[in-house]
Amino acid sequence: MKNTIKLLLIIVLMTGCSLIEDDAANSSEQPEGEINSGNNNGNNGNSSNGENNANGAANSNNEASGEIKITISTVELVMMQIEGGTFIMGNPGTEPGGNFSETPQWQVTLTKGFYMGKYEVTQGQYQAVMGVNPSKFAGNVNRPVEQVTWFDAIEFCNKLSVMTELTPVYTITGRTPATGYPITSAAVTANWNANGYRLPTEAEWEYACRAGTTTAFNWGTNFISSDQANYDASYVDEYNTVAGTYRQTTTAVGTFAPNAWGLYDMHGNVFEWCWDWFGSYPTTAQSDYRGHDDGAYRVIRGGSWLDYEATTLRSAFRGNNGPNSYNSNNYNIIGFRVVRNK
Ligand SMILES: [Ca+2]
Repeated sequence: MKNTIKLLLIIVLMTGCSLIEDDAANSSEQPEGEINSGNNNGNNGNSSNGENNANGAANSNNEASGEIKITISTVELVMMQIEGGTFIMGNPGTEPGGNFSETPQWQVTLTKGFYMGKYEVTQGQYQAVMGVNPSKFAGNVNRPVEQVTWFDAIEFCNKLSVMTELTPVYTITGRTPATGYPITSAAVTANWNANGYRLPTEAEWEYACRAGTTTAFNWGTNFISSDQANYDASYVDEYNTVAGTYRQTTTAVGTFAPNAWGLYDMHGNVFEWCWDWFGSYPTTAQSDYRGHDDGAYRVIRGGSWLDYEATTLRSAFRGNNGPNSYNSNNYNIIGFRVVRNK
């Protein structure tokens, strides 16, 4: 497959103007990414050039914004530039429906910036990298991939790294099955200094989801509607104050408005695998926290098209699932998005 796929890395850096403005953005020092795929004058080059260019732009102008576009065959992957920073993670204790694992809040510092997928990984991207599309809701390559195990997502990251001539982050041994999908078990270790693709840590995910906000949702509000995200809005609760639409399926990524940092579908559509084992939060401030050393379940974040309680879409909500799970109760609710170090 590798020989048939021509990779083109396009670096797009745009400065001086922003197409995304809202109150949440104004409350944050985070440089914003831009959404303007039709206006790219990108240079062909390798990934290290991209990193240098991106960093250079950020250093030269605090207002700089940037995104990296990678074309895999005919499929584009867009990464948003996220600066490092410090934030308060978790539920302040006042959010209805929160569970004990979200509290108490604690301070997390991310000492380094990173790039994060602007969208959930799509079925088209997954097909281009893995050669298969396991999704139940097929028929539109721009819908998020689902029915992928945590191990499948890990292998996707490594394959994409190899295809783009980056250093894979993960070492995968004892893969079961030896070939094919879904992968239901493996031993996985991470080289956090590698420049390849990886899953976000749970802290990176919540930091990027919040985009400077401290409210239940990343629009700076404590309410949500089906005009803002894909979930089961047919039930009224503390957050979904007016009954709305239940679409009963995934929607194409980018259907709804992004958060202040240009990330789409952080609330709803599909849950997103994170690196971390699920477990209790630390009680003291941490830097670059990567979760527990072991566990039974991996963290999933953001809620899904199926969720009938809007509480599960909150920025602070913590879901979890077995890393071998890809079709939980015949529900097709878990996908992922990728990050890579800056
Ligand atoms: Ca999502």
